[in-house]
Amino acid sequence: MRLSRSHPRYASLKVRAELAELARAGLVAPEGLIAHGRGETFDYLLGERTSASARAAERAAADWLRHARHPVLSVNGNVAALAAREVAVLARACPGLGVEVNLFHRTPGRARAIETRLRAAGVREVLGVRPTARIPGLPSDRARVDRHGILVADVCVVPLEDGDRTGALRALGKRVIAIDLNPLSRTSQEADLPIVDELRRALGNLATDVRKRTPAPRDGRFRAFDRRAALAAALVTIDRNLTRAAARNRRASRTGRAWSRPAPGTAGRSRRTP
Ligand code: PTJ
Repeated sequence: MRLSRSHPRYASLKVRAELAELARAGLVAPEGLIAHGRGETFDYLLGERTSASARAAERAAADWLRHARHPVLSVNGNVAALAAREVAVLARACPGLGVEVNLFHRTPGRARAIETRLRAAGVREVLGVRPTARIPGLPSDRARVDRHGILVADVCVVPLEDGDRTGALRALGKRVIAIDLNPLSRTSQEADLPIVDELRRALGNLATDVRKRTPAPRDGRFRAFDRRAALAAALVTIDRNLTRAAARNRRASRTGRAWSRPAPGTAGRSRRTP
């Protein structure tokens, strides 16, 4: 299908088409398409831009990454499909960062396809393609990890993750940074440092912040992060956006004018259909 660039939702349609194609090719799990739809919904509600609190979370996460002894970024089908390039950029910016394939719906073919995509994007070493260890207490294939990667990591970045593994990683004493647009998901609720932002925006900001090399604390401690305040701030952003949208609709109803949704990044400013 040909997508018209003039379509107001062209960027979103293009990403969907790419994901659907990669699902047909077997790299993205069919369930990954559903997960993407859920993410899009939350991004819509968040105004399709990085909020101030998400940006603060990204700065704190970059600090943790630079401070970590052995940080690892977990990559599933959706992450490889959406953000292989951003993963490679972050891995370059943070040379100690391990990149590990970790799948909920694991098949050897999917793991290899993800490895190929990551390498093509510029990731030098890809862990977890043939798992060599298990995280205890997890029944799903997410438990299958690399003994030089997630198993020994002190900081794990888990984008588009499930709550069970986040809990299991924390139970092992690891610090978990989640990237998830849904502030109510179990992953966001469980993580030590939830980044409520879109995956590509979050990875891009992390790479920028990691490169800045602000001095990491010298006392061996990680900078404290108030995860509950970050989640509350994300919910307040959604609440504010919904309240504004409701007000715009009420005004439009009173005046009898049609109302169109503001363009991404212009939340709060009204835009009327001609
Ligand atoms: O590739 P596999 O086999 O490991 O499977 C991966 C999926 C994504 C299918 C699996 O991890 C899954 O089912 O995930 P969930 O439980 O649906 O959770 C995905 C979360 O990521 C949801 O809370 C979505 O809101 C969120 N999300 C989806 N797309 C994005 C996102 N968050 C940030 N950026 C996105 N682009």
